[in-house]
Amino acid sequence: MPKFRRSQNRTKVIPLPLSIGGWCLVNPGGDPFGDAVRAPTLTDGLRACRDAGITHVSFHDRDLYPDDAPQEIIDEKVDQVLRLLEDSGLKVLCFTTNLFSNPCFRSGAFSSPIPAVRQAAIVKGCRSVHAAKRLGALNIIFWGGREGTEVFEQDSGEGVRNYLLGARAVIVYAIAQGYQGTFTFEPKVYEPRFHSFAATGAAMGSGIREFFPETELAARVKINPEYPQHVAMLGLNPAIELGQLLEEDLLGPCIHFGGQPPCRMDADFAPGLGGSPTDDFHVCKLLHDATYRGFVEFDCRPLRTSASEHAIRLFARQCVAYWRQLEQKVVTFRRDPIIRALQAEIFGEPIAQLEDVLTVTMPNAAADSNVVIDAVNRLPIRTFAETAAIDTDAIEAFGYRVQQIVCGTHREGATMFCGTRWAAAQAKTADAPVESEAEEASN
Ligand code: GLT
Ligand code: MN
Repeated sequence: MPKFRRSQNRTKVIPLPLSIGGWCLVNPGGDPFGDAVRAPTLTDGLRACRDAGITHVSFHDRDLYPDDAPQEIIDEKVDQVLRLLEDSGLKVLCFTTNLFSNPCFRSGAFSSPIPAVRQAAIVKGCRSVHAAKRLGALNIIFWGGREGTEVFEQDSGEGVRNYLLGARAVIVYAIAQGYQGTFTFEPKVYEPRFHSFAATGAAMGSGIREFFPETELAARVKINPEYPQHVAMLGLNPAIELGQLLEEDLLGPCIHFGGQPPCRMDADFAPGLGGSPTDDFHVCKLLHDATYRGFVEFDCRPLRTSASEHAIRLFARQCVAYWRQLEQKVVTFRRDPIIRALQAEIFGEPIAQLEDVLTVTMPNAAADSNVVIDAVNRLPIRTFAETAAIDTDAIEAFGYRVQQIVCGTHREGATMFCGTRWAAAQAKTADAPVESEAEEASN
């Protein structure tokens, strides 16, 4: 376990590489109530992404060829896409078997209570492995939007088991076929099924531990969450889930990213629209504090009001600009004297006896009972009244300062700390570097 506090990590902010869902680029803007409003081409979308600074793209099998396509058509379509990729210079990040659009999967796919449907899902998943290999996809995503129920026609535990064992069959087959990449489960709280077997990062993390216990598999089977959309649509906070995924080494080679008004249907808005910039900042900061080196993959699309062929260019630029702004804010945060003073006060000095207790009770420490009891008995005695008397005002002040950094008002906002015990740090903000912030993020 790390000895330093990740929240105080001061390593360089190296901009994360960026990717996008190919399906986002060709999204025609229809919704359940209204028709398509645009007919964007993949060629234009890929070029717009390349020009904006996105280097990778992902696909579903069904984005490229029909579900019942014969092998020659599959090969031909894959060849076509490879030519388009050459033209734009983008590379493939993820490949997904679409196990949700075909009506045959209306009762679920891997998790369906009907064996013939579960079999169809495994066949489709295994078939995709070959296309994923040809495209050079670094990761295979399993998205279980259809894996769930409305009426509990089967035992829900069995549904989860069927889901994970079906995906496992495909993963083991992919490895047998020599696929070298990783595999990720992408959770979503609900939709299109009302009650999902794959709802949260915690649910999938627990499933992975149980159904992929082998070291080799556990190292290659992870989670790609979608923030904020797939958690904020139920009012959950992405930064809480992401912290746990990083801590437990369950985060795969990408996160999906976009914009989402909380507690609404999956919006897939452009990043920065509809959600909480503070939560987005914490997502970005968590990744950089953990020195994450995976991709940020935009899984979102222009609004339906954007019906012209120009919209995709501005959209691609917004995706990139918003993420890079968040990274700039992480740099500002790390250099900010007020944040440093507040963190120093909040975290305080380590207590040796506390560290001892945690060491002897760690996972696999297997310490003798007497050692554990002695360690606990050596904890310094303090009354709860004394502990209650500790000044914790720095915590709320930290929230205010983060809000200023996120809103970009930290320079003028620093004066708010005049006359507080953080005034000395406030004075230092006057000499804090301004121009070099950009350097740190672009190195
Ligand atoms: C589906 C879903 C997305 C997932 C896709 C994974 S499947 O399009 O809406 O959030 O990321 O390929
Ligand atoms: Mn997604």
